[in-house]
Amino acid sequence: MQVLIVMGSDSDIDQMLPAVDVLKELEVPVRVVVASAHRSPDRVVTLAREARGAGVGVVLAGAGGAAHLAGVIAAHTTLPVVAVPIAIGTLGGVDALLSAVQMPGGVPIASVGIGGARNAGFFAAAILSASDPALASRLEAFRTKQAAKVAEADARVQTKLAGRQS
Ligand code: RP5
Repeated sequence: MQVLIVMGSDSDIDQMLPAVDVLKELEVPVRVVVASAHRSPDRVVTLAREARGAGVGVVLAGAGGAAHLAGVIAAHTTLPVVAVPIAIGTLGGVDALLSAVQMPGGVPIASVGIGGARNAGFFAAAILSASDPALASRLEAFRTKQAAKVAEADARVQTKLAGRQS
């Protein structure tokens, strides 16, 4: 199954790229499009309505400011939608985060933290892994590698601290 990544503007691309990279690393097919809930609402509705039929399993929606993209997509599909609040402007992404986490009952979306595209990629993969054992194994392998890096970091710190701990 594919992950559809929608962003409200091409200015969001740098903050959304980590999601693309994570999903590529996990061998999850991705389609990335720009569509704005405010500036191109018809395009957003069409994308959302056609997503399931197009083989999409999860939608990631990155937007900043008055970020209605994820919510509007969720209004037009029953697929899981994950918001990525983009850090822009005076409020630095708090506005987008609050827009995402205050959805009306019956139309839920999930949200990662501000600028959390990397985790959105992992979360999308985790959702798809529920019905894809090969993807579950790749996620497991990533976690094992990640834990090994923490052990290496600890070893470096222990070396640096040698003789300074009681
Ligand atoms: C949002 O408005 C977009 O997702 C973007 O984060 C923000 C600013 O868009 P631009 O003015 O840079 O196109 O809808």
